Amino acid sequence: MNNIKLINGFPFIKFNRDTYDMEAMKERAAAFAAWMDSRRTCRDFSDRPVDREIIENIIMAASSAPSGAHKQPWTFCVVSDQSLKIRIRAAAEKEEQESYNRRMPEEWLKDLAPIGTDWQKPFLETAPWLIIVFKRSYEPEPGGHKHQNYYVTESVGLACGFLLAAIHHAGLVALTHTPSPMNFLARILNRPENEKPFLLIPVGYAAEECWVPDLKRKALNEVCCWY
Ligand code: IYR
Repeated sequence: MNNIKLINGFPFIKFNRDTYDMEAMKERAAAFAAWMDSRRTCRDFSDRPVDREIIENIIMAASSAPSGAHKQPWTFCVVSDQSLKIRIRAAAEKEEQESYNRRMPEEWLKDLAPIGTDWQKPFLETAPWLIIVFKRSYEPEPGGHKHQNYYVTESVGLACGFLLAAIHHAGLVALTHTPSPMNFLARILNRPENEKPFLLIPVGYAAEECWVPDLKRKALNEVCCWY
């Protein structure tokens, strides 16, 4: 059987995927929804080490996300070096102190009060791994041409969603930290001009004592309209 053919001169392979009968599918969909609902953002991390192999697979899962023209316009910078983590924490806290004390309007601070965040970010030193996701707006080519990527923000957002799901699946916890502005990450990590920081995600075990806000998620009818 011929499982490869050319379309517009490019190779296509036959997509064969086993599926499930409707009852099994119902169970799987419900179980997955419950499993995803059990994910929580954690701010209290243990310093317990996590093998690099686990992080490698988490990143490969994230990098399987769909992207504009399949350009995969992301770079995952992974930091375990303690002195680098200390530098990142210091720079993040400097920006965050300014944000919490001066830049963020009253309404924003009020919205964050139930989450319990402040400018202090000890998890940036405690968590064994920091994954800093960069979006690549273009690819530099020899001769200086900047080959644009497409739907970069959407693509990198999708990859980060996959990343968080993979972290949860592995049995670890994460925090989507958004220091702002975060150009300091490009500077500290020496990133090229085509990369812009997108999210800073500490990954590890939750601390022995880890408290998370008692938040409720929106119900189906609040997030979904049927036509
Ligand atoms: N970037 C700050 C503030 C912050 C903003 C939002 I929106 C959050 O959901 C949580 C925090 C910080 O990371 O602390």
